[in-house]
Amino acid sequence: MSPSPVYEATCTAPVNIAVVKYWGKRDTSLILPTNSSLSVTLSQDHLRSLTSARCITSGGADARDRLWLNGEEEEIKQGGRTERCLSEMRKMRKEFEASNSSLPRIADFPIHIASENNFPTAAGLASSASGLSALIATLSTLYALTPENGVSVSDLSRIARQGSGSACRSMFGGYVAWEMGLKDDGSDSVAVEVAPVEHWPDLHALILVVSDKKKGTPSTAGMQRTVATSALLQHRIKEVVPARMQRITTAIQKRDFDAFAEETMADSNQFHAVCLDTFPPIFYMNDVSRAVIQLVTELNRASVEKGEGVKAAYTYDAGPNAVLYVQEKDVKQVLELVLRYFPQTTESFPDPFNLGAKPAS
Ligand code: 2P0
Repeated sequence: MSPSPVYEATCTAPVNIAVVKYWGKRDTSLILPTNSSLSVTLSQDHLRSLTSARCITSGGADARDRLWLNGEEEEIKQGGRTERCLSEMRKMRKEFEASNSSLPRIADFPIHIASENNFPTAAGLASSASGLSALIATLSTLYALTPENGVSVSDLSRIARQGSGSACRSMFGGYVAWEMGLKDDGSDSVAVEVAPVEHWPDLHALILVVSDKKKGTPSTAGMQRTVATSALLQHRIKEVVPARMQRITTAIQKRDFDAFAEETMADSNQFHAVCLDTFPPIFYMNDVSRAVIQLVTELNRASVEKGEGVKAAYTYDAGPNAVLYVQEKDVKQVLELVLRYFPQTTESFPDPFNLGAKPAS
C-alpha cells in the first residue's frame, strides 16, 4: 500500500514600511482604502512571518480549519479575515481543479496553519502585513495558484488585501504601490511593483525600537475613527496623496534620495497630523519619537548646508518606533549619531539596531 500523499507548503513574507501611508477605508468589509499608498518591502533576513499550511486528509475530530499564531491557537472566526482569505483561495483552487482533471482534489480538505513572527507582534512593526501576506503566499504554493498557472502576484495581492490592507504590498519585494482602485467590488485595488529591489539596492531601513509594547489604538479601529471625524483626511485624500504618489514614484525611478526623503517625512508628518485631527485624537508617537525627528532634522540641515544632501528620512507607523531610510554610504554616520543621543538599553529589547534591514525581494 502506498502512503497517502501529504499536501503542505511553507513560505515566508517580509514586513513592508510605507512611505506614503494607507490610513482610511472606503469599504471596511472588502478593505478598500481611501487613498493609494507606497511602501518598501524589507529583507526577509530580519523581520518576517513564516507560515506553514497542511491539508488534513485523514478526517476525524481534527478535520476542521485551525490556526496557530506564535504557538497559540487562534479561533478562525466565521466571516472573519482569515476565513475570507481561505475561502477565496479555495474558490480559486476549485476553479483550477475544475479546469484540469489531472490535479488532485484538495480544495475541500480542512487546513491547519501555523505562523510565527521573528519580531514583536502589533508593536507598530506591520506584523499583520507580513502575516497575511505569508498566509496567501503559502496557500498559493499549496494550491499551485502561481504565475506559471496564470495567477499573477497582483491577483494574489487582491486576496491578501482582504486579510489586512497593508498585506497586499508585502506580496512584492522592493518598491511597491497599492493602487486604491475605483471599483466598488475591489477588483482594481491591488499591489503593483514600482521597482524591484535591485533598482535601488543601497537604500537601508534602520528600525529604532522605541517600544516593543502592543500599540494603544489598533489600526483598524483608529482609521475608521479618522474617516468618521477628520476633515484633514479629506484634504489629504484629494489634494495631497495623488500628487505625492507621482512625485515619490519619480524619485524612486531616478534614485533621487533627497526627493524620496522629503516626500517620506512629509507623509509621515501628515499621517500623524491626521491622527491628531481625529476625535478623540490618536497619539502614536511619544517623546522619544519626536526627539528622533529633531535629531534627523538637525542632521539633514547641517548636511544640506555643507552641500552633502539629505542623510536620513524618518517615518512612523501606528506606533512610536522610528524607521529611518538611509543610503548605504551614510548608515555608519547615522547609526553612530543615533547611538550617541539614544544610548541603548537592554531591558526590553536586546539590541535596538539589530534590526537594520536592507530592502530585498
Ligand atoms: C501603512 N498602516 O500604510 C499604514 C501606516 C499603519 C500606519 O497599513 O485594517 O494593519 O488590517 O487593513 O493594514 C496599518 O493598517 O490595517 C497600516 P487593516 P493595517 O502601512
